Amino acid sequence: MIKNIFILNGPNLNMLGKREADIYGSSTLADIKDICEEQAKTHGITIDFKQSNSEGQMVDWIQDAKDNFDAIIINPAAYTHTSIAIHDALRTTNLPIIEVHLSNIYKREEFRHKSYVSPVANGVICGLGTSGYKMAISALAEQNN
Ligand code: CA2
Repeated sequence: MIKNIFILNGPNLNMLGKREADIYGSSTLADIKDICEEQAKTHGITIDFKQSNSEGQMVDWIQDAKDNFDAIIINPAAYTHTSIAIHDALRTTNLPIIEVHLSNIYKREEFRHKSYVSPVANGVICGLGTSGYKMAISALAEQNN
């Protein structure tokens, strides 16, 4: 039963809404948190929504998630394309994992086409903006039916 979801956001996502709105949209991270809280509420689910610019902090939180959450939604941001540490931490949680990206990483620079997270994710959503977070929550909630 999925009751409590950890939603983790990686580096620079705290800058959303301030720059690069043409790529990432105009919503701030606080807006996305509100959207996620509202969506989770409709499913009777609780969330913890966090962001860090530090790879080590993200690894620590993922390790802690194993005992405190039923699933993880992660937008690893640039660490998607570089971090074996986040890959390793995620795979040892044994939790359902959904990788989300606001932009379509396959439509962008070639270095964004490689994800170290996708091989350990149950599902990947990209290119759908903030809707991707809502869809990830709903997909996890549907596992309860
Ligand atoms: O599309 C996504 O959600 C990304 O994960 C966002 C990352 C990028 O490195 C990934 O390739 C795709 C970047 C997040 C940085 O966001 C900013 C927002 C405003 C201003 C500057 C950066």
